Amino acid sequence: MSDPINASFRPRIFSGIQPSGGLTLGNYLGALKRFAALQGGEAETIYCIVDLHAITVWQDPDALRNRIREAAAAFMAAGVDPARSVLFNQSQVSAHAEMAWLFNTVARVGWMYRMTQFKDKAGKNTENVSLGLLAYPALMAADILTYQATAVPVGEDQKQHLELTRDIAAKFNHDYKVNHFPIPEPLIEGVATRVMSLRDGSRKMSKSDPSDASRINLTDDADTIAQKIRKARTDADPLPGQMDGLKDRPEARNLVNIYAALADQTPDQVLARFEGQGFASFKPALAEIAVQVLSPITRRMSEYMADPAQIDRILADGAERADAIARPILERTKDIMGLLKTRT
Ligand code: AQP
Repeated sequence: MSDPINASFRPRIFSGIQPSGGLTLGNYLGALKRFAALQGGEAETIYCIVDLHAITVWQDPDALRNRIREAAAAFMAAGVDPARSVLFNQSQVSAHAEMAWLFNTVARVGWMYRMTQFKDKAGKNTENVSLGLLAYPALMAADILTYQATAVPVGEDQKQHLELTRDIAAKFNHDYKVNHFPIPEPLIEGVATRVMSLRDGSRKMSKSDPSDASRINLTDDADTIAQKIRKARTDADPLPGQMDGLKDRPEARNLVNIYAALADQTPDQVLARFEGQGFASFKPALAEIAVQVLSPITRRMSEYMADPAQIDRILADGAERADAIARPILERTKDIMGLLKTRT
């Protein structure tokens, strides 16, 4: 049933990825692959490299510059087409930071302290992490709502932040008695919404994990991919015929899910093929399909990276198009709050 608030908004998809490290297979299957697939539908697609999020933890400036371009190359290599989507870099559209400040006055401090990502990243160090790390979800709400986006494709780990975005939109609409922001829907779909570490089936595959062996990077060559899969933690049991049989085997479940996502099959289809076999035969098959899918992406990424000036031009064009959508929504938000409009 369509929500009466959302019925008045134009369908618009927004999502982003932090250039806080090289992008991983988790980012590809949980985000990039789906970003590309959502193009050309009813909704306009807006995709962003969220560099302002990345700097909530320390980033070496030269490395960051390179990673922003590399992330842009990864988006395009994975099929995000700057002619069909708006592709840009967050810090080049100042409306994000301005809207984030407005939302800092709407969101409550308690909401921020409850975020699991904040608790995980801050650990016992809550007094010494950056204020930006705590306020991160208000900036994420700004990213989404500055475009009045109605749907947000993300991996499972971002569900809680998206709920907070919905809370901010609802509180703003309620406090100012307006119907200004849609309540965005999370799009968390498929078998790869939470790809796990290759070294520990209870942890998410993450670009900032200190162990490089825990993840497959989109820049890894075929030998490295095969080696990481060969060394991935598993168990000695053969594979069952159905996913129910993997309930207590997180590492095995993860590898089967990865295979399924890469092959565009269901996990049960994968198990139907490998039932009774051990990892000595499953791992080489997984490595083969991983290389088959990822190698063309890695190759295209390096082609894009050979011309950084062209990447910069694409991002500048995307920023201009993003700004044209965001600016009037920001101005209207300021007006609703009683702030005077920016002189033009
Ligand atoms: N392991 C994963 N499985 C499925 N989806 C994933 N995503 C991230 N890791 C996985 C999805 O990718 C999108 C971009 O994520 P992000 O870069 O904004 O940050 P993150 O979720 O915090 O990812 P990382 O890799 O763990 O980054 P760091 O290490 O910097 O914190 C999101 O849609 C996310 O769900």
